[in-house]
Amino acid sequence: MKNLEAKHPGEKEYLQSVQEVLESIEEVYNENPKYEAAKIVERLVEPDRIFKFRVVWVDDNGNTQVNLGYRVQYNAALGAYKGGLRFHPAVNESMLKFLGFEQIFKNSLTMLPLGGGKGGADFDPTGKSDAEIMRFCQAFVYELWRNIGPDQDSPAGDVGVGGREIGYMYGMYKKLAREHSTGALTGKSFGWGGSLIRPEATGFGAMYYVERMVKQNGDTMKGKKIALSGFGNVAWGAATKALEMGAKVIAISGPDGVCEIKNGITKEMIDYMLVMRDSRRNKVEDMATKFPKAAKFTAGKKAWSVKCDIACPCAFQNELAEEDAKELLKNGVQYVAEVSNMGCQPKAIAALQKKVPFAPGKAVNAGGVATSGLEICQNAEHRNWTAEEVDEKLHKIMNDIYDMCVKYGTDKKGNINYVKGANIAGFMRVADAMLAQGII
Ligand code: 2IT
Repeated sequence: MKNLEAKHPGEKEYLQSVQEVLESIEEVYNENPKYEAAKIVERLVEPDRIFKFRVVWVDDNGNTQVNLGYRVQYNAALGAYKGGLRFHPAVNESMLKFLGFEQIFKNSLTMLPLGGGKGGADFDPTGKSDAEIMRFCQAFVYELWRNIGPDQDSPAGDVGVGGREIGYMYGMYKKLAREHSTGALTGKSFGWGGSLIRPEATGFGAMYYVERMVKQNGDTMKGKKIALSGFGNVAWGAATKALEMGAKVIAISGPDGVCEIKNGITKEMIDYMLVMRDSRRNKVEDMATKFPKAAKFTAGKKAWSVKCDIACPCAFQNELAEEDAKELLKNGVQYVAEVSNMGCQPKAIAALQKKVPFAPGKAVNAGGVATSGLEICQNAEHRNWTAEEVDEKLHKIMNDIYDMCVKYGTDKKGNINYVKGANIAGFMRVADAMLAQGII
């Protein structure tokens, strides 16, 4: 860690994610001298390569706009690079390196042949018109297209990149690559290469995982009060499945504050989350404006201020701080599962782990990329699987991930550390593949 801090000063998120993994794998690493001899850790922490490029486009007023785009191709020991694209003004190299690093282990946990990568741009989609989004996406792909492809690197969505953006990027990719039905990008819409259940997959998978955590403690999801942060694709999928499982989503949030939903979110409100996202206003208050009787908006508050049984960060890294963890515990939270990548700060995790089961994003949210993997399979087969087929495979993958976390995370006293379990299981598959493939 000291070497890494000296080499990459100020890359806060990146160093944070590496630290967590190294702490978890310390024992298994030291027990296997082959890892050390092949310098597996030193090789894993540095990406294979990073593309960094200027993205120039023209806004609706005719002004030239300049952004920075990136693709971090992190590790390909298990397969072609795979991971999302994030469009957000705070995107920088540290953020994408942390996301790419996490992606290696997450993709490993899915047991699919997927390497790890991540990319994005410091472009802010808030308030942009459709035409502006299209021009930006086209300019981004114009620069990146030679370095992606179904057997090379397959991007997908992340914060700020949904079905619409993937459509514009895929259209431009096909035009340039003269390649017409592939998994060069995933998260495509159904009808032109997309997989059924991919939009729901991250949230569905997360709830399948949470259901197992609850079951582990002899309990059920029925009537459980769930606080979710965000109202994007991930929160939407999680709310949909939670409702189906008989749980009650009693809070969603946004950058502007929190909406408390005392009686639990309804199907109609979940549908409205899509309208809110499409508006690109990025305001959760819109839910309370539309459903004034059901939802109460409080400005400046987080979802963690609402009393709940299960807390699921679904928005951004480090969104749950130590004081939030303390407030949740004081209000009787029973389970915390990160659905966003690295949603909790290290001190929050430490506080939570002392009292309640806590699961990390790289295990809980792996259903998204797993279903992207299934999309690539369908593209290669030139076939579409039914929603039931995809959901069944997703459910099995999440169950297997849960079992691996328990297998590698249970100590001699029978206590489960899900963070440790996920990191060890994810690491071992990658490390063994790297060993087998030689010093490259
Ligand atoms: O963080 C993630 O796993 C994603 N944004 C989805 C990546 C993917 O390739 O589907």
